[in-house]
Amino acid sequence: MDRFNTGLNRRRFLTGAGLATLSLTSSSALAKEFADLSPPGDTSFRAFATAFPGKGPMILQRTRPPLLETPFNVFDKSIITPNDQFYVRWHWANIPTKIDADAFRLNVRGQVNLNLSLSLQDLAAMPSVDLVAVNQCSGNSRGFFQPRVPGAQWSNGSMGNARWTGVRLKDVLDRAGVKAGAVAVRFNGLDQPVMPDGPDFMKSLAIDHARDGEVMIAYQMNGEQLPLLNGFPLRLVVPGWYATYWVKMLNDIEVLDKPDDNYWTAKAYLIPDTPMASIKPGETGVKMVPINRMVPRSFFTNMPSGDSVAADTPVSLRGIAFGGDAGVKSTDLSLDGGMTWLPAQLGKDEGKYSFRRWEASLNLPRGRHNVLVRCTNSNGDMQPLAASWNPSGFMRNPIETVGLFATHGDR
Ligand SMILES: Nc1nc2c(c(=O)[nH]1)N[C@H]1C(S)=C(S)[C@@H](COP(=O)(O)O)O[C@H]1N2
Ligand SMILES: [Mo]
Repeated sequence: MDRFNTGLNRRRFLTGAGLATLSLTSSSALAKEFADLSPPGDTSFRAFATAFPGKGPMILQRTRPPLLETPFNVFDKSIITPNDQFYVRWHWANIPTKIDADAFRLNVRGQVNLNLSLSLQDLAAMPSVDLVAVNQCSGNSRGFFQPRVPGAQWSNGSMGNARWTGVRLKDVLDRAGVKAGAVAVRFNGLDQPVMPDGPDFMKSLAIDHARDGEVMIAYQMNGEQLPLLNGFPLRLVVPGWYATYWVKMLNDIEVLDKPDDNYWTAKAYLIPDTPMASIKPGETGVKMVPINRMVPRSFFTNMPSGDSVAADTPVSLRGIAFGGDAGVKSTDLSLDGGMTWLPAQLGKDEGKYSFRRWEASLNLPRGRHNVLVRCTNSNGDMQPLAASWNPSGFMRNPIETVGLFATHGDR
């Protein structure tokens, strides 16, 4: 137990917990109050798939194109998500099933002095960089939206954290020589639409973002080549930004002299230009802008809601947090619905874009307790108590709660 002891002020926690015990009645009433909002097809009933190349057990959202969700217990084992259980999301089913690594070329063209056609060996010969970063789908947790919204009904597992190794996009652009007047850089991969008139999946970044020295072209994930379904042989890594920008099977980079008007950048993946990207269901006439930076989140990983724990004995709680586009400043717990907060102990810092482990030891008196966890990032942004809402189901990040029953084993 000691290793989870965080130096949390136990008396203050007990005081908070005391307040939370007032409504203890019968266990059936409690069960009702703890009823969780689950995505359609509660995760415990969702089908698992093991037959995808390079993938172990994954929650099957869709077969073609593959949408595979990471089972949430994976996040309790390590802050690094293993490649074989890293989630998978593609827009079009026309994905190469094998790639000749020797013949593969990454082309760089457009507003550049010199067109490039780089082999994997060319990239391996350039200075390499290494970064741990969270890759999270814009629609992670969409299945929890109320009112419901269309799109993949992800639970919380369309995210993952990996160590990415590759080259700086800036170095590749410098090698080509970006011409004056460049405003954006567009990225395209080997996947193709299934209908001839379907828009090819492409994403763009503003030129300054593309040249910030952090955006990278990764050829390794957790020290191994990328799994095919996560973008072998190359993918863009855009630290702190939603995964829609992390173009997989990247083989074409085009420097543009005007803003990108392609469907996936200009029309899809737009969010309301409002605080927390939130609007009222049905609200219209809202200015929309491309989705961009991630927001902070935190989760419990070792304690599902509704669990029973021993009363008056230290109970270890742990989970993961990430700051979005900034590091985790603190992760705090509340036992009084968010009136007062106490810090959890943070685990090893793997860099500001990584998951961070949090741990706490709580001594709960007999009764029911709602435990809240909240991440604050180093920009001072924190998770809200109430979930925001938008029609695409993007950017969900409310404070998470688990309901625990503390008993003396006599229930
Ligand atoms: N080439 C290509 N890259 C892509 C996509 C795609 O459809 N095609 N989808 C994007 C989206 S929306 C997400 S959420 C991430 C998913 O990355 P993963 O499958 O490695 O987890 O890939 C991004 N990169
Ligand atoms: Mo996504």
